[in-house]
Parts: sequence; structure tokens; C-alpha cells
Amino acid sequence: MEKYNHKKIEKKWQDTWQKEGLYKTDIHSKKPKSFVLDMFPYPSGEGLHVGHPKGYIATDVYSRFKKMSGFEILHPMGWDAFGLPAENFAIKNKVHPRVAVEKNIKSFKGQLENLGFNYDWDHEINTTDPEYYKWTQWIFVQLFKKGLAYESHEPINWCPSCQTGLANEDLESDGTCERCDSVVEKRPMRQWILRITDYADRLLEDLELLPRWPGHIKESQRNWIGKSEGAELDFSIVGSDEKIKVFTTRPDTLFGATYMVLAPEHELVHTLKDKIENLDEVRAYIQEAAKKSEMDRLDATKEKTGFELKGIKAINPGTKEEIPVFIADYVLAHYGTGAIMAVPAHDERDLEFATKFNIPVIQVIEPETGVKQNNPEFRKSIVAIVRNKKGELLTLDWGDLGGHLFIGGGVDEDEDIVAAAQREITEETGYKNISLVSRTQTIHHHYFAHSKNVERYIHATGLLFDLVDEERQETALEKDEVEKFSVFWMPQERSEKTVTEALHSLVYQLLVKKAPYVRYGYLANSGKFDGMNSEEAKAAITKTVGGKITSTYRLNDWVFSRQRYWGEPIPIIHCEKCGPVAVPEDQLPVELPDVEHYEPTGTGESPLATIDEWVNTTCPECNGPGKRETNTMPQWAGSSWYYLRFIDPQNNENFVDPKLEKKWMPVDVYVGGDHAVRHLIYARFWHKFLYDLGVVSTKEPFERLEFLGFILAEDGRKMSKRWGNIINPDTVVESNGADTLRVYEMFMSPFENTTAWSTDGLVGAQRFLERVWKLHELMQDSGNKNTIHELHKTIKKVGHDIEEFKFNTAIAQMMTFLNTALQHGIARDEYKTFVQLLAPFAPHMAEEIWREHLAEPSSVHTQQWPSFDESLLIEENVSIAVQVNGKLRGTMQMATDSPESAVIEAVKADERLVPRILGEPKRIVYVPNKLINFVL
Ligand code: ANZ
Ligand code: ZN
Repeated sequence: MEKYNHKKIEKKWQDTWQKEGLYKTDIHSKKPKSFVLDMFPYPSGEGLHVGHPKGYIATDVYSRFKKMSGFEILHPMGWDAFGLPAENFAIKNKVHPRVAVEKNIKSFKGQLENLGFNYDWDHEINTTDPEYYKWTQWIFVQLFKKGLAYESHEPINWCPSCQTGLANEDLESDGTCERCDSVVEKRPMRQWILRITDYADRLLEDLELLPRWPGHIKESQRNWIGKSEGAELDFSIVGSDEKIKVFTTRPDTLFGATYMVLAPEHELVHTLKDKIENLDEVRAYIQEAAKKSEMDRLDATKEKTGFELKGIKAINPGTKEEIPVFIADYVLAHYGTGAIMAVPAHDERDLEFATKFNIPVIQVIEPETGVKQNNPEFRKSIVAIVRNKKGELLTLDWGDLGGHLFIGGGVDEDEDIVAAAQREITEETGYKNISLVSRTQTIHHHYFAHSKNVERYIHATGLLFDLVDEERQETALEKDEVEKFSVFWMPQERSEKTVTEALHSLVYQLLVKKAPYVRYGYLANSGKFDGMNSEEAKAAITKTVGGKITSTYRLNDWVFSRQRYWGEPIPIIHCEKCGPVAVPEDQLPVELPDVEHYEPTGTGESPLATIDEWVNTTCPECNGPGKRETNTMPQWAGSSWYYLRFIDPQNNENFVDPKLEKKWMPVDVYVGGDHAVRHLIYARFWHKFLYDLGVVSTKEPFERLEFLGFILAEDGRKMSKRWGNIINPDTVVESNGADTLRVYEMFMSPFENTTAWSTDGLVGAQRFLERVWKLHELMQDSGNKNTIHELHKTIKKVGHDIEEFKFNTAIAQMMTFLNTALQHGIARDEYKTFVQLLAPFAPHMAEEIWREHLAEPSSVHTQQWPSFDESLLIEENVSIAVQVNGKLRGTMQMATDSPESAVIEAVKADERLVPRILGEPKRIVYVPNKLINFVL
């Protein structure tokens, strides 16, 4: 028999499949459907490296398996080809982006075809094709008509190097441009914005409808949406009808609001300018703030800055007192209402600011610690921290009784709290001369006192003392109690880690670290609300002052326009009389005109703005003169709905035929390894919008999501031109074959893991295939029972594992089978079955063996997936060692996985063993399939 030679077979079968139309999807088929989707690629000029196809191989294996299992499959491929990278590539290489994209698509397609994928190219789409973006524009028009697309002039992210506005989603976590790493500025400019925040709640809640999405992806989406529940409260301004609306998560702290802060961009700063006495200062500060990135503004390590708006006072609606109003850049314009009530006693940023500007700090929340007990005894107590001149703190080590604590004790009836603390300190440590530095308010502490076996609820007060001198007296406690603990001076940082008990560590935080108390508790200094718990007080205070319970989101509306050439034109005409008007639907698409220079203008205008004959048009409403919108859509527009177009890419009347949409949606499995947040949030948003329009039938587009791990270079780094470590799949296909590459990438590690490429691993995959090839020579007339048994196990496991995206263990099982077959021989029928199992992974080799070696008439890829026989899965007997008190007394033949009771029964029925096991055993130890031990 000829040696396995991938070069001879791979191209041959690719051509045959193509000719036979093997992978045509019958979109109207009556079979159950399976829509298997990859995150479609952006056809860059660099082509694919071996990491890229990993997901495509997985969907190819999966969809081949589904097809063999009786499903009609839709497994399409297309191109996400608008956007900055294509444009930058084109500018750099001095070719028109359209030409560059066409060329790149051609080479991508060639690379993919080399790998033997089962795409039906009749369903190919390209987001830059006017017939495609006509519908992207159509969706925009619908958004516009529903008020979900609006113009805004607010400052947005501007990348000075890419010369375009960017959405928050386009920034790295440090706030720089994801494309070029430039520091992004805030620049006020005219923008189109999509009101994605209207969908924030549903984007969040409907994650519950997605049990087959990985938890970490749902978590990233939740964090990105960042829902905060709280209230909006209005503060009036003295001598003005204007009000300052704040968003707060802590309306319970209202009585502690001793000042307010507006974001520098807040419009009230402008509205109130005539009253502001220090307007020059304020204006200069506003300009400074505009230059800072959001990350800088949020950076907690930077000193807080701001200016008081002199001449302006607000009224705290709780206390009715006048409080000052500041502008400061730690308040962001785009979060909540862009204004806050500041409560320095209970918020870190506010405390830092208040300390710097000498603003009063009023405690309004008494802290609560510990776990509430059922039937507690009430007490008053103190926690005292004594600090020496070296800054060390006095601690007691209670060992097993309570670990490390500061000094604690009860307060006697009528006893003064400070006196009680001094008494305890002297009693327990002997130190006499101390002076009070500071104290906390009442802390509500719940605990169970183990030593006394009682439940306690205490009102504790924390006190910090400085040690005046070392003078000590005999401790007053009886001797046996003294020995329960030892006294230590501990460096401050160490005590922070060592004293972990809730109450004591809180006292340390409040007094030594001077941290504000930021959690919930009981109200104080809050008039009639005193004594209420935070939870109740939030509702009660909001109601009393006429506020409103609301939520706010970290998610901002989607900045949707780019000042660049290579994108979908936004289908809007500006008319002096009618304002912005949508291009009538029958005039879509608005085609991207050819320009001489598609480089960004740098003025904040798109290059389209220079083409007068394109810009000047008539207003569809009044027939007066109108000007076309010259901004284009961001890269993420076309990919927000492309899966729908895959179903029905040629449709001229509709973006998808409604019947076909009902039949094929949702996507059954969606596979990708990037865009955990951005693309998936945008697509879910558009889908929900289309659902509301009644033009799609499902609430969510992607039923199941499989997230893949990347392939790194052999050196463990990312594959990149910069490191010169890129491996091109074409080279691997040439040297080892597509089937080898496919099997290797599926076998290298669990699908979701990121793994380094290994040439040894690749060679291992090739050996496996070569051995499969040679099985033919071992074919015998009749089946061997070991081989049959292993085969049925393999059918079961491979099918199950492919369904679960556990490709590596599926292949491992095929390897096990191969060994069994090599050892015991294989009959033709078993070989046939095995080749069917292999077919999704190594489609070329499987087809060659199937049609050429086994002379089967039709393609292996159209065969029914093999079924397994449960009865053949049962293992042969196993031999179980029978022990008495650990000594071997015999062996038993039992069916594999027999339950303990069956083994005991069999032992008791065995005449040879009975005399050895007299009497009832005390204990029986059973190790399934191995041994049973009777302990007498
Ligand atoms: C008063 C208050 C008292 C607050 C207190 C906190 C603690 P999260 O949880 O992240 O949603 N805030 C509101 N809008 C802001 C803005 N535009 N820029 C900066 N900070 C803003 O944060 C909500 C809290 O952050 C709000 O609740 C507000 O401060 C502040 F003891 O109001 B809080
Ligand atoms: Zn940039």
C-alpha cells in the first residue's frame, strides 16, 4: 500500500467536494437545523497565522459532526472589512482601501480553503459590499426613527494619531487608543450617538437567558454595564431656581453631605456663570481638566484638585443647611448626573478632598460589624489601641482563645467610656500614663463569646491613646487570668495583618488609618432618621426629600461616528429647515463615493466632507438644499448584525427573509476568542432593538458561546511580526498536511486554554494519522471482541466530547482505540465506523480511506454518525482481591463496576472463602474493580 501522502489527497478532495456541491446548505430543509458561527475575521494584510484557524477548525469539526447526526447545518464565512486597520493599511501601502480589502480577502480565502473547511461560499458576506451595508444603514435609519440615534456635541474620546473620535469600548484599560496606544483626549465635537443605555437593563437581565455562555464572559458584560442602584436627589441653589441633581448610592448619608461637587463639564457651571465670583479660576481649571484622561481623573493616588464656586451655595435638603459647591475632576461628567453630594465621613475620595479644603466631616452612620445573633445579651464595651513613641501598637495574644487583639473590655454601668478604657488598659497591661487621641462613634457589634458561651450584641467605642511614658503597675487581674494572654508591642503594619477580628480591625482602620466608614450601619446625626438602619433609611430619606430611586450604569451611550473614510456612510441629510433627516429607505444604500485622498483631514471632519458634489443634495422632506452627513460608522456596525445576513445573503427585499429568520435563529453555537465585551454587547443591543421592531424572533442572538484560548508561538510569546515568530498555516499544510494541522490544534489542549505551539506535538498528530492509514493492512475477516468493545466506547465518547467542545479528549480516545485495534486487529466494518468518527477532524484522509481504500460509493461526510450499543460498553470481568484483615485470601471474577453488595454476596457464596470470614465483619473496605477487605 502506498504511504500516506497528504499532498496527493488534500487538494484532490477539496476540488471534488467543490464539484459535488457537498457543502451546500439547503436553507429550506425540513431537517432540524444547526447554525454554527465563527466570529468572522477582519481580513488584514498580514494574512492568517496558525493561531487564527483554531476556532474555525473547531466549528468545522462540530458542524461536520452535526451534519452526520442528521442536522441541516449553516456554517458560513465572511469578512468584516470596514474600519481603521484596513484604512491605515491602505494609506501606508498607498492603495485604495477597496483594492487592499479585495486582495486581502482573496488571500484569506485561499488560506482557509487549504484547510478543507466546509463553508458554503454561496453564503459569503462582506460588510463593505453596498448590498450588505445597505442594510446596516437601514438599521441605523430605524434606530434614528425611534430616537435611539442622536447627535451630540459633548466632548468625546479623540485619538490625535488616528484622528478620529472613539467609543469608550475602543480604549485600553489604561485609557489609551487600542490601535496606536496614543493618549486619548476629550474633544467636544459633533457626534452621532446610539442610546445603548436604554437597553442596559435588558442587556444585564437577559444574561440569565444564556446558561450556555461561559460565566466569565457574562461577568465581564455585567461589569461593563456596571449597574449601580441608588437615588437621584435634588439640591436647591440659594437665590436661583436651578437645582443640582445628584446620583448617590447612599441616600442614607444625606445628613452628612457637607459640600457638593459638579463635574467641570457640568452645564450648571455655564448656566450659573453670572453668579460665580471666581469665574477666571474656574474656567482655567475646566480647561486643565479637559486635558486629562478619565483614567488620570479616577486615579486614587493623585492628589484631589478643584475649586469652590464662590458665590454659590446649595441647600442640603436633609439638614436644610447651606453647603459650598465645588467643581473637581474626580467627578465625571458621564456618570450618574455628573454631580455629587459629598459625604466625607463615609466616602474616601470625599474625605481626602474635605481634608484638603477644610470642610466639616460629620459622622452619620454608626458602623455595624459581626454576624447578628439570635438571642443576644446586650453590653457596652470599649476597644482601646495604645500607641508608643515608635508607632508600635499594644496587642494581646490570646492564643487559641481569640488570637491577636487590641485591648477590649466591658463598660460598667454609669462608668465613663474613657475611664473604662483607661481602667482596662491598666488592668490588662499595667501601663498607666496615656493620653486620648481620638475615638469612634458607637459601633454595633454582634458576636458569639466562645469562652463564656454567650451570644452578644454590644455597643462598642473605639479609642486611640498615645503612651506618655513607660511607667507600669502590677496588673490587677488574678494570676490565672493574666496567663491567658501575653502582651506585645507590634509594628503598625504587622498589627494590620495580625489583628483580623472584625471589630478590632475596624477600630484600627478608623482610628489609626483614619479611614472613613463606608459600609452600612445605623443612622446618627440625622434627625428623625436616627437609629434606622441604612437599608430602611435609603428609602425613607429619598422619599422625604422628594428624590427618586434609580439606577445608573457605567455603560455610556455608544459614540457611533468616525471622522474617517473607510466606513458605512451615515444615511442622514442635514437640512437647515428640517434638521437631520433620514435618507428614504428606497434610496439606500448611500454609497461610499470615491475620493482622491482618503487620509484623515485632522480637522475633525471626514475626508468625505471635501467632495462637494456628493455632500450637496436635497432634503427629502422639504426638497430644499441639504447636506449629507460626512461621518462614517465605526468598525463595529457591520458586525452587529451579520449573523442574520448569513442566513439569506442575497435577499434584495429584506435584510433576512422572516420565515428563514424564524427557522434559523438563534445561532446555536458561536465561537470566538476576543471581544468578550464590545462586539457581544453591541450585537446583543442591535438584536434586541430588531426584536422590538418585530423583525427578528428571538430575544438573544447567540444561544451558546464557546470561547477559545489562543495559540502562542513556540517561544511562549504572542505570534507577531515584531518577534519574528509567526507560523503560517500554508507552510504547515505544505509540510505536514491540513489534516495534521487540524488534528494537532484540536488535540493540543482543552479548547478554552491558551497554549504554545509545539512542533513535536504537530509531528505526534501526523504519526497518529499515519498509523490510522496503515490500519488498512491489518484488516481481518472477523471482528475481535476487544476491538469492538473499545470501538463502542469510542463512538460514545467522541460524539459526546464533540458536542461539549472537548476535542482533545475525543482525539485521545481515538488514539486509545487505535492502539487496541493495532493489538487485536480490526474488521472492515469497525474500520469503516472508525473512519466516520475521524472524518470531522481529518476530512481529507477519512474521505480517501472511505472512497478509495474501502471503495464506498458516496462521501464519508454525508454518512450517518455511528451509534453505539450500550450492551457492548460493559467491560469484561475484573478480578477483585479478597482480603481478610488486610491479608489476601483469594480473588473473585466480577463484572466491571459491580456494586459493593454484589461483591459481598458473591464472596459469601464462595465455598473457598466462607471458612476464612467467620463472624460479622466490623468494617468492609471496598475499592471498586480492585479489592474488598473484611475487617473482623
Ligand atoms: C454620596 C455618597 C456617600 C456616595 C457615601 C458614596 C458613599 P458607584 O458605586 O460606582 O456607582 N458618584 C456619583 N456620580 C459620580 C460621578 N459622576 N463621578 C464620580 N463619582 C460619582 O458610585 C456611586 C457613588 O459615586 C455615588 O454615591 C456618588 O457618591 C459617587 F457615603 O453619593 B455617593
Ligand atoms: Zn489611535
